[in-house]
Amino acid sequence: MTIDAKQETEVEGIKRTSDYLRGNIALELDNALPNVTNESEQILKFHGIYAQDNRDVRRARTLAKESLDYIFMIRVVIPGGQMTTDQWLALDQVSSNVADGTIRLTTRQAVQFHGVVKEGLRPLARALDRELMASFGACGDVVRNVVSCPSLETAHGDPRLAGIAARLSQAFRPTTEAHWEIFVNGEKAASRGTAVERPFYGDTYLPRKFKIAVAHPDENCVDVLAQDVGLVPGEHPEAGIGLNLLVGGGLGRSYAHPTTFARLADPMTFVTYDEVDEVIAAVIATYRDLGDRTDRKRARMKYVVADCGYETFRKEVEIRLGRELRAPLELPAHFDADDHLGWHDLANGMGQLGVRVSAGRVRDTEGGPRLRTALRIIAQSMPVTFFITPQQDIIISRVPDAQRDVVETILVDHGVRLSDELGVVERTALACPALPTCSQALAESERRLPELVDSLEGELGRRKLGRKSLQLRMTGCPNGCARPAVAEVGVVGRTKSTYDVYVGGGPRGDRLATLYREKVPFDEVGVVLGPLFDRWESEGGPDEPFGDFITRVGLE
Ligand code: SRM
Ligand code: SF4
Repeated sequence: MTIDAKQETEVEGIKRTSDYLRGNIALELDNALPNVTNESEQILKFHGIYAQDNRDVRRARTLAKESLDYIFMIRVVIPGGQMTTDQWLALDQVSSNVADGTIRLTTRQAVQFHGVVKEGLRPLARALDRELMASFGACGDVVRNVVSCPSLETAHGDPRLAGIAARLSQAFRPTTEAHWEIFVNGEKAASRGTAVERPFYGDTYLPRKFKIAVAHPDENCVDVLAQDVGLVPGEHPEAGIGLNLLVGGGLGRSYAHPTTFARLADPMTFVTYDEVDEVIAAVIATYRDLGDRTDRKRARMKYVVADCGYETFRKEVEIRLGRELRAPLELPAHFDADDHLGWHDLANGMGQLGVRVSAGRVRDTEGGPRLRTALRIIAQSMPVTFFITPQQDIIISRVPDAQRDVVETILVDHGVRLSDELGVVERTALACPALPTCSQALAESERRLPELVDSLEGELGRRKLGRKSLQLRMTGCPNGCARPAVAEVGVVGRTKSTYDVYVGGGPRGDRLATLYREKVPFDEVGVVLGPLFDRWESEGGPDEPFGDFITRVGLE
């Protein structure tokens, strides 16, 4: 979509005149104010930094005519969620030194720090840089952290898949040096204005964020159909081994914008490993040109695909690629859905242990589990690899067989429950951060997840369904950060105290959930689902998952 200067929105103007993401950030970091200007807020997002305020005290401070409690959230890029022990230890230290003492694992295998004050931003960036990590590109209108199924790294055996998330992250990261100038090395005036960007970004970058995920061929823990670009390994009869490439998924919606919707991606083509970068670059260039830069709520690529039609979008990609695209392979009839929890055997006398992290919040709880300390001790004791899963959990991988007991003992001694002790809803439940940090939250999410889990497990237990699994995903608004739109039960904040309840998605992520009830008070969510659980108990097949059951019988 071409826009002239008159039509240009404020955000597009800020991007264009930012001198490749520099703006006035360096100056504003040095002033005595606790916050930054709106212009810097917009550019800071590209640096993985969100300006927030503590919403728990917002009202009281406003009434008392005091300034807000300004804080920053920093998101760290961790391709495929994979980290060395040194990297984990650096994150652990940062969480005490400059953040709120927690490490928040995200649904895209990244890490977030909350509660950082402005003076903490540069020390944090330097600490990350020392361990070859950065927050740059974790947010903003660029390709975000590339997600991949952890088993592609450890169990699939194809060397072209191991490391693919890191490789794609690098290939699509903006090239401007702004982040290192401002946050790490100090200002290097000489390079100002000389940086050029990748052609598919230009000086205004993309209309909005862009998400890529790589699934395991048989298993969809990454929700590959919810991505702007999804990649699924496969074998083509003529082209050989490669990747099926899907386009146009995305889950965010907005109550105030009825033309927004969740959409699952369409298979577009099959690419070999040699072709994948150029085809993704052509998809991104198509989005750069055709995406809506006048309305950020409708700027994601899924709307381009939906509005111009899949065939037209595909032709536009071919024009930018300069050749025809191969037809895609059919997707697997259905994906499996491994939660990666518990022990799994790897090759070469190694194993890995997946550990549940409620709402992804790694912390030491007073009088309760001390997961953060346990993971620190493990990282200090043996050269394991950590993976964050797209379910906000952590995998301790490449554990020598002889050390399995040591790992388990450290966790158990710190009160961490292993997978066989988890409840059937607790095991896979996800929740977004919502209050008090998220500026967009309409209702609580992460903080009330344990209550909701207990309530649903109670409802199942009362009905002889206590051994069945049920996938719950909760968010504080319809942006859908914990992907409730594809969950068996999605509980989505509607007002301060009510939620919309969706049902009928599934762990395989290949179906959108349907709105079941609107504006349900938090305490009534379990009760409202009761009649559906009654039917599942009496009419459901012995191994029929809840989402499949609801899809089969429908909602009257
Ligand atoms: Fe998200 C915005 C948290 C995954 C859709 N998301 C936000 C912000 C930055 C709020 C804001 O704009 O001010 C949240 C930060 C709150 C805080 O205090 O930490 C936030 N999103 C998260 C995380 C941390 C949720 C989590 O529980 O882990 C996830 C971080 C991912 C990462 O590491 O990069 C996260 N967000 C997602 C996903 C799921 C996914 O990508 O697999 C989605 C739905 C998929 C999609 O993109 O369609 C998602 N987040 C959104 C949207 C809606 C975008 C849209 O299409 O309209 C917003 C709002 C926006 O961008 O304006 C949003
Ligand atoms: Fe915030 Fe909404 Fe995302 Fe939750 S779903 S983190 S409330 S933007």
